Amino acid sequence: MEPKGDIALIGLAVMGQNLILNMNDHGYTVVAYNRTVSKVDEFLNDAAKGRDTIIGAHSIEEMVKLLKRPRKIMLMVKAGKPVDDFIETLLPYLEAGDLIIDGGNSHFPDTIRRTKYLEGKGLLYIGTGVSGGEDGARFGPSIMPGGSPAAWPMVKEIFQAICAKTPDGEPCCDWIGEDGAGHYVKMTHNGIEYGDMQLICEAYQVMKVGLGLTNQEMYEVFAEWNKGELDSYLIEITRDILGYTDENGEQVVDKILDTAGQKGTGKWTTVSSLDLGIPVTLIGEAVYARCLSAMKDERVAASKTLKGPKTKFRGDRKAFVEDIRRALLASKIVSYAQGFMLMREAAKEYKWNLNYGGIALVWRGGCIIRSAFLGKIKEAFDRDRKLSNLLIDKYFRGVIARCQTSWRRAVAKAVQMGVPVPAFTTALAFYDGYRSERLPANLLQAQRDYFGAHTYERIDKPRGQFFHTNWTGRGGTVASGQYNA
Ligand code: NBP
Repeated sequence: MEPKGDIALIGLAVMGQNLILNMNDHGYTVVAYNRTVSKVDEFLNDAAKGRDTIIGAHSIEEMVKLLKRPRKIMLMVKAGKPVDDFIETLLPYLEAGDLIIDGGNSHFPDTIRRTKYLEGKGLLYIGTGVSGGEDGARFGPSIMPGGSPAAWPMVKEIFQAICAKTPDGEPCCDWIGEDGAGHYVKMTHNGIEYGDMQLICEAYQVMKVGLGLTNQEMYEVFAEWNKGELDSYLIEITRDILGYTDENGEQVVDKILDTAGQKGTGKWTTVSSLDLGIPVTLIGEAVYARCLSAMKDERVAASKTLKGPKTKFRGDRKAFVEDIRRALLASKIVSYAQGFMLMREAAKEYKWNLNYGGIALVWRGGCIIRSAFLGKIKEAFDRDRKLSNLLIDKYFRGVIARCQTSWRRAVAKAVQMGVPVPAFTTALAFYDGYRSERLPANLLQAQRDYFGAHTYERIDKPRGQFFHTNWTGRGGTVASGQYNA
């Protein structure tokens, strides 16, 4: 058996099949394998028909024998146990220097653990985010690899050949960092995707319920928005969804049940933000908005008894649509600022050396959040590699200054009309909190000290000195220890 395969791919579902075809289009010989082995021949006789440089393997042993050394094996299987199971199955057939790549949506702590485990056995490991869905996998995904640094030169050429390219022709794939960094950045990407989608849905809801616009009118609004600062894949598909009618001429979007699904990456992002103490409020609201949407029966029951305001929109509809656009844009800036704050803290915690401009570039094309906006983020990090927060950058500061009055008006009117806009609202609250020199946490610290002797620092004393007040005259002088629970 001649070892002619450049790489093997395990997992012949939608992502795996399309990645194989993409690699093969770029001149690589790919060995294909799947747990349910019959799917190998189905693939060879269907999507891969006529391609003699896609080779089917019917066992792991055969697959490994077909590979050039050092071997590169990519898993595109369901995240979780299937990845660990495949790693264990592969191990007896591999030797030092071989590389296993996990391209699924694995949780980053698993990738940290697997990288250590396999490096301990002399193997190399990459956990990589692959974004762009079916079409991306086939014609150019955004790829976010992390893991063993020595593995990057082994896959750089393949990954940068098959990935999406920016409008300037740069590859939307670069080395992200050690162990779980690639999957962390992919997780954050997905969290930001949740946020972007929720913001668009809120704009839709305010236009639909608040202004009474038809789908056709909203189609035109999104088409217009897609020509400017909001130019992005998600605005583009929203336009197309609003314009889509079925064979009976009916609008499909109106027939879809309003309960959102989720697969966990938004939740992981929110949990990580809580673990790291970073207020990634917009993604959190986006996750909770999906949870609330899923409580359909309760909402239907509540809608019959809980009353809201009767306020109707009065005023200039066209001007208000522009207010909504600006609210969306300003909220989106806050969401990305929060996402980059999170990655910065994660890099500190897990000792990753992340390149934030590089991450914006990797997301610029191929992935679900691809947009012109990410080009602006890249420029911001080019201006200042150490930029502490996107909100501080002069371009984004300027956009917020320009959008702010509209943003506040859109939120205020939505609230008066009783249309829920949790992501718009939390973004604005974050912005106002972030720019506040003084927050009411002085009172909060007093409350903590009052009931639990938790102590406080004073504005007239150096940081790090803690004080306790006997607020009631009944407590003693013993203070609680300083630690974070
Ligand atoms: P799926 O997530 O549906 O996974 C299907 C593959 O996993 C099949 O090869 C299946 O083998 C294998 N598999 C399963 Br299911 N359980 C297994 C087990 N216990 N042991 C071994 N293999 C098992 O496919 P996908 O949608 O192509 O996604 C692949 C990965 O890429 C996932 O991690 C996904 O989260 C990620 N991803 C998906 C998308 C997307 O748009 N779909 C985008 C980006 C990333 P079988 O044929 O024998 O059942």
